[in-house]
Amino acid sequence: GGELLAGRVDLVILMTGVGTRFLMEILTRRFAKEEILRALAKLTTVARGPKPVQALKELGMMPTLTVPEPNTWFEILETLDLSRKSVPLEGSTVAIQEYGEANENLVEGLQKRGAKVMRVPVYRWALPEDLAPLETALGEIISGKVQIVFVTSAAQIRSVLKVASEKGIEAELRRALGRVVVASVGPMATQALQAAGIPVDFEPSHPKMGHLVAETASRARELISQKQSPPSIVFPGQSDFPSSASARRDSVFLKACRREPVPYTPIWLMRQAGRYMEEYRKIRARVSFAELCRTRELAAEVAITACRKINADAAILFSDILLLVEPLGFSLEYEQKEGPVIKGSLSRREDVDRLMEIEPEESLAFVFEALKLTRAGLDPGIPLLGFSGAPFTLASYVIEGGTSRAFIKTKQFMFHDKGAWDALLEKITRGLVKYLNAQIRAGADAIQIFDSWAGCLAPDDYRDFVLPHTRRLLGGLEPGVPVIYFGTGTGAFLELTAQAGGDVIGVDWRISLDQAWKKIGPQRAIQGNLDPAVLLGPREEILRRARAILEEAGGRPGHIFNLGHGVLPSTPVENVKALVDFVHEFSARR
Ligand code: 1CP
Repeated sequence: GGELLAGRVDLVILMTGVGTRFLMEILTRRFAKEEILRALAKLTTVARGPKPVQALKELGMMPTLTVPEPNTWFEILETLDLSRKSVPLEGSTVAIQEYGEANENLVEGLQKRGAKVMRVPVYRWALPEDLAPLETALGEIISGKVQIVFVTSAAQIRSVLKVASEKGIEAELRRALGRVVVASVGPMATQALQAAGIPVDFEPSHPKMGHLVAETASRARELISQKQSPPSIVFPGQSDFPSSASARRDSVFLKACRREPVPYTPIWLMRQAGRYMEEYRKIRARVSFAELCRTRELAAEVAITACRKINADAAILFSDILLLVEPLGFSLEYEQKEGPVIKGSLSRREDVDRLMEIEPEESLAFVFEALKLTRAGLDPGIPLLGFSGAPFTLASYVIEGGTSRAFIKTKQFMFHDKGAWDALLEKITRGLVKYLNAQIRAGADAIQIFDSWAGCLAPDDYRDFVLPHTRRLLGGLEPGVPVIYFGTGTGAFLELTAQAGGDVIGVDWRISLDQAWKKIGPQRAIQGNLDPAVLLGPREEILRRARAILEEAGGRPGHIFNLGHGVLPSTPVENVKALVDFVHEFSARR
């Protein structure tokens, strides 16, 4: 307060109405009202939404700037960037009336623009001191006295679950929430609910309390009867509610896979669990990569930690596409410098015939164990992806003996003896069908197939030597589980890769998203496609490019945001988080 009155603040951002009133109340305890108004009139005041505007009006003041809907940190920064009424941020002191969980994106964005940030935490979403009213309310939800529950912030649902778990009534509460209408104020609260495995039944047209109450009330009868009609399909295991697949059926990620409308664009990143993350490096300092993959507790831990840390909409099993080469009859080692080294002779038809049939249930049992444990530990609303390499990409690794640039040996093998080539890919494909179906049985909610190196091929060669095998693989998977078929460098023949099947086609940055979508057709969902190198920075560039991709997707249902390839090890984790937050918030504005 003193700083404000002494003229040491240039700009003040008012986040909430209650906070603004409370701030004024504190100030009037120490200063005369005229003094406060005079001081405020000298600075730039930014009101995040209509409520702080109203609070200022009560004082007889108008804000210098107001922020448009949906009033997130992003719009605040955009308003400041575009406005000529504001003081320049460079070198200025900005006070933020903070509420609830402090918004780090806003603070960082201001600091990036050269402002000194002063936080004025007016109140926080802490647990109330007196828990009795909350406990009574939870009791009424559980006993069936309540038909509609309003959730008005993301923090709220986390507090409620915390209290419920401390009281030992979390399971009961979750079951009860499955029976009542859950109405969420907006995309952030919805996201928190879904991450907690609580399905959301209604979200109003604007993320405002008034809209929430009025719109829910006008549709109450319909919402309640929808909720009470028994589901047409009973899923096995639904009795153990949050861990059953029904908790995820309506997740943003699975909805996007099915091209259904979503409240915001889901995002996950290939290699989201990897060396760029400190938690991962710490574990890798203790155990080798191979051991990490084989120890289910560690594999589950890195997958879950990564997903939570960056707030992704899906997790991916922690494993590797190359593990499959061992049951095929090769030896595999991950060398520090050269990358993976795969040994075994493979040059003639006889070599192919000598390779073993892959029996994943025996040789790769640890993968399914890791998958089950990951599922058990993951937030119930977050879908878990299983994965494998595609037949071509795996064949290229065993023929080359490791990583390759030009895939000369692979192509030589392919052109030299099509019979041997087909026999090799058929053998790999048979193993992959069993492997992926076993992952689905172990609990994978979706499958991604990595054809990382198919882009080295000419379109005709892809069609003749690869497409039939990939198509057989995709055709052999259990129906009902979305499949993402990902390739890099395949932009020139996406119409062919799309012919292999798959509900979602993953594309890299070498083709624009809208062009790619034209090639695969509107009947497919699309995943991509930010160049992973963009994540190295700077921050503004990351957001600018992410925005361009979202604009190319144009709000059409069926876009899953991802990189065009895996996260690079030198990527700052803060940049990844900023990307995820931005994609959620920017796409929620449509
Ligand atoms: O700690 C380490 O040094 C190991 C690095 C690492 C990691 C983190 C490897 C070695 N594999 C993985 C995990 C991994 N690999 C995952 C799960 C983690 C996640 O995505 O969050 C997945 C899905 C893969 C898939 C994978 N492995 C692909 C397909 C995706 C892609 O990047 O194209 C490929 C090609 C591999 C092979 C592989 N695994 C690892 C290395 C060094 C390589 C060789 C890459 C190359 O040939 O350049």
